[in-house]
Amino acid sequence: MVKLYYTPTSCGASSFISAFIAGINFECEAVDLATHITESGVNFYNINPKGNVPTIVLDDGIILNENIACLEYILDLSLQNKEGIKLGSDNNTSDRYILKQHLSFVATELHPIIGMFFNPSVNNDTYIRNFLLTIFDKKMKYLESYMIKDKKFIHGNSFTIIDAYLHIVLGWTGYVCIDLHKYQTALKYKEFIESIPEVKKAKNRMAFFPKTTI
Ligand SMILES: N[C@@H](CCC(=O)N[C@@H](CS)C(=O)NCC(=O)O)C(=O)O
Repeated sequence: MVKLYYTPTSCGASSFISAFIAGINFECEAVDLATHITESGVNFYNINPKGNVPTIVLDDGIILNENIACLEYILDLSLQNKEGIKLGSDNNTSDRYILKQHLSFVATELHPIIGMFFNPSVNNDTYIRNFLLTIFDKKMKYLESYMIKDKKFIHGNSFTIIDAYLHIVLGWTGYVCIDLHKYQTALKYKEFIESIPEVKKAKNRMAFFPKTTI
């Protein structure tokens, strides 16, 4: 069975949420990201030498890592699943490349900049913090003006892997004392995604039945 390594508040949660919503079953195991030890006591570096989540181990032993790869893998499974919810556009369509563009923005522009504030020596240094906040502000202005605008979802008219990922990343602002009220469009988007019943159910599952996605 395909296995997902993740944690419930990290970016790895977006793979869990996506799989849950698409009705795809993965075996799951949480990783302590401070010690890099999995819940069953294995050194996570022996599974993924980068030591980061999400990490998906396929049935043939191939290791998938990086949010973009893991989430697109789940998207493709959702497209093959005729009964379930589709989490994005079909392959080889211009729409799919637009989806990839937005997904890449979250993974390579927004995630790393917010992620840096988790480092106490960055967040406690006023000069560095203010410098990073100006970069963060630029990314947020792009996100609000061009990606969210007045839409409910980032891509198309329904929930996609981008929403699964982006609302988690935006949620980190609360942990690093960045006030999202300055970004009302992004705040409302995040609150809307969090309010979707399937998203709530996925989070509930992570809390109470964290070892499989369905
Ligand atoms: N480049 C990776 C970054 C993933 C990442 O930053 N994961 C974090 C959690 S949100 C992590 O596992 N951190 C622990 C570590 O890197 O040791 C991706 O896009 O997937």
